[in-house]
Amino acid sequence: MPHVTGPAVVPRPLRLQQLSDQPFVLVPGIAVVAPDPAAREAAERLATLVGGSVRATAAPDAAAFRLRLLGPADDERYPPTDPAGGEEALPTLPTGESDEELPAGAEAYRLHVHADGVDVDARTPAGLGHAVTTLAQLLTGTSGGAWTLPAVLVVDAPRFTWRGLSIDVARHFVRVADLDVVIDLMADHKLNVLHLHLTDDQAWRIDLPSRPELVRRSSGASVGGDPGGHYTAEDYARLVAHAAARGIVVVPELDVPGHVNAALHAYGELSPSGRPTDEYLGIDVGFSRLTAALPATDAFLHDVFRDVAAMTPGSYVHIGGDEVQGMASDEYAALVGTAAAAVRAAGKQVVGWQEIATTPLEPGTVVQYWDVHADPAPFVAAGAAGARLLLSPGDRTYLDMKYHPGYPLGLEWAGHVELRDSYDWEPATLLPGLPAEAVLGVEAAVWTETLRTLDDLTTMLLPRLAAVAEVAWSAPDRRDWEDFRTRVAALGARWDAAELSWYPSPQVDWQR
Ligand code: TNX
Repeated sequence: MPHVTGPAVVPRPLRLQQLSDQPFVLVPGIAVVAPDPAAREAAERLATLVGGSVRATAAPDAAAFRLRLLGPADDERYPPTDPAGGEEALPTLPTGESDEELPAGAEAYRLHVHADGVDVDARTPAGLGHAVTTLAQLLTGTSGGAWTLPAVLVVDAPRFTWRGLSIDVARHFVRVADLDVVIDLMADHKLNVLHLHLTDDQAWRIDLPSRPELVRRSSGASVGGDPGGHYTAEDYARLVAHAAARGIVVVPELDVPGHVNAALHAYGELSPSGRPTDEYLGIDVGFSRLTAALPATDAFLHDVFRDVAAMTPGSYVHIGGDEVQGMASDEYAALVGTAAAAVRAAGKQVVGWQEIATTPLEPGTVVQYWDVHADPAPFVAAGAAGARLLLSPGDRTYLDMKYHPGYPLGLEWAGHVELRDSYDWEPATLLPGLPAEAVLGVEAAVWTETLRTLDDLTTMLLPRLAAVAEVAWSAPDRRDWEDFRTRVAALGARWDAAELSWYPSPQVDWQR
């Protein structure tokens, strides 16, 4: 594919056409016209960006941003409940002045910059939000202080409906204010699923009404004795709301039946000895487990999954399922089955790490692929039998892997992951034999054994998050490494302006 240059939009849109050499110059206080109240969030974000003001109606003859929401006003599927929501009920859109149809899908948008202003059309608030993100990347400041936009037509929609980022808040606690930064960063890359790994051996980070001892006894610290913390119901509701305002769905994970030492430390009845286990602040994995034969185990699983489902407006709950060593396969299958049943009883869909593919699964269950060293046969078989695969290959999308040997942060069990490694792979052919329609999407993951601060976290995310986001959003024939490395170069200056720490990969000639 030819190396293409043009305005630096990441992820690369389906179509971006330069219409003239004359940029559109924004006047101070420009109107952002949003007649539909559901467009308000996107309108406010845009107004903040350009120093404009939100209006419900346009003044005649004045240049303005015009945000049109063409979806049904009462569309409750999106956002925030379902990143994979069906699209059958969405209306066909009228063709705009630009004679370009809006592509299919709840998140599609069309954006037309011309002499009289900027027209933005989408079916949902999420689609409008993506258009605002694209506008933010197209805006250029001049020495006189005026902002300009190139005269372009952008027609865009994502390839995959699930474009996620998983964050381990158990090994090191991530404060709400820091997660707020990460949520905005996700929106900047048009990601739409925030997966929170809320529990592990070291800590339990979410307060659940039926089990108060979990956070009371097991959230006070992080790996190595670093400070801990937990989310109250109010904290969690705030996070969910902030994410929803950015078109992002929160998927909570309570990791069972392994990675449960924090639960066993809080409730002795979950251990065969009947006594609480010791607190664990190391970074080994695989040593802790629930026991199917204990009477307390079933009640625990039903309680915690019912509680977390009730707090979560999104349609998915993640049950973990990874790395349980030394458990008989029938006991593992029974415990996974109980957790999955509890999630379904609460009206949610089940997500689990790849290991659950060895157990009987209900059709539609989401299997998250991660360990590239494992035999892929069970995942391919699960996909063929009706499971949906979420792709998080460790050697591509594990953003806690070191960039190179000797890099001070991160682990290296899946290898070293430079920017190009995160970019240069194809979801449809990653698992040979998997039906293409079984691929639900792509998710980056960042585990926090070695990451203690927001700076540590963003240094591992950036620039690789931009690469994974483009894999998840952009059509395969729109993806090209040389083109990407040219466009991503412009983002460095934006990260600097936002005072974010990031890794200046030597694979890119950064503009700073
Ligand atoms: C594997 S990915 C794990 C985590 C670790 C991570 C470190 C997965 C399902 N399990 O427990 O934190 O590697 O990269």
